Amino acid sequence: MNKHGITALIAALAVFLLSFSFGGSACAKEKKETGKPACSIQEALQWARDRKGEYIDMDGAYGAQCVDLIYAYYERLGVGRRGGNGADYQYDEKLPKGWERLNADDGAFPMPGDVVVWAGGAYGISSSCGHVGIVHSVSKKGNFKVIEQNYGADRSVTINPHKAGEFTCLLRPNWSLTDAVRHELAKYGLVNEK
Ligand SMILES: [Ca+2]
Repeated sequence: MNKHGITALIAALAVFLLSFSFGGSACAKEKKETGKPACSIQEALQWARDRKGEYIDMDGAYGAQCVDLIYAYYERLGVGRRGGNGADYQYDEKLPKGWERLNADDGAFPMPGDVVVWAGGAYGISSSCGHVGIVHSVSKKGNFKVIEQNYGADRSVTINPHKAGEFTCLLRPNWSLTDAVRHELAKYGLVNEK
């Protein structure tokens, strides 16, 4: 597939997942014990995309770090803030109940809404603290875009392309998927049709 085709697929999936209209804020915080996101995957992605250009400093330390965006994302999903540095997220410790950790070395394929983790030193991540972001969209070849903070020269939340397989692992929330979203994701082999 040529570059144009890949771009079109990225756009198609992103539009599909973001093209729903949402009525108010449905995210609550009372579902922490189940690890079940308190909002839909579309709402979560819309929330993340809307953070573009912001400087998020949830912990009041070291300014806007990559992990501050993930602190905020976890709270948006109603599973509580995990804490730690980006690289800490590659381990199962404190993984919300029911979430999956999928390793790139095992051929994991990104899915919009996943937390994507880079260990320190992985794929140009120079900091020993590693890096984390939120998968925005994915092509059928596995190239993906990430909503991330403190990446490159701009410390604010930006959306950037990444190459297939160039990450350490993915953390996948146990979304409650509608049949329509499940069908779309199944085209990418990300979920099974019911
Ligand atoms: Ca901070």
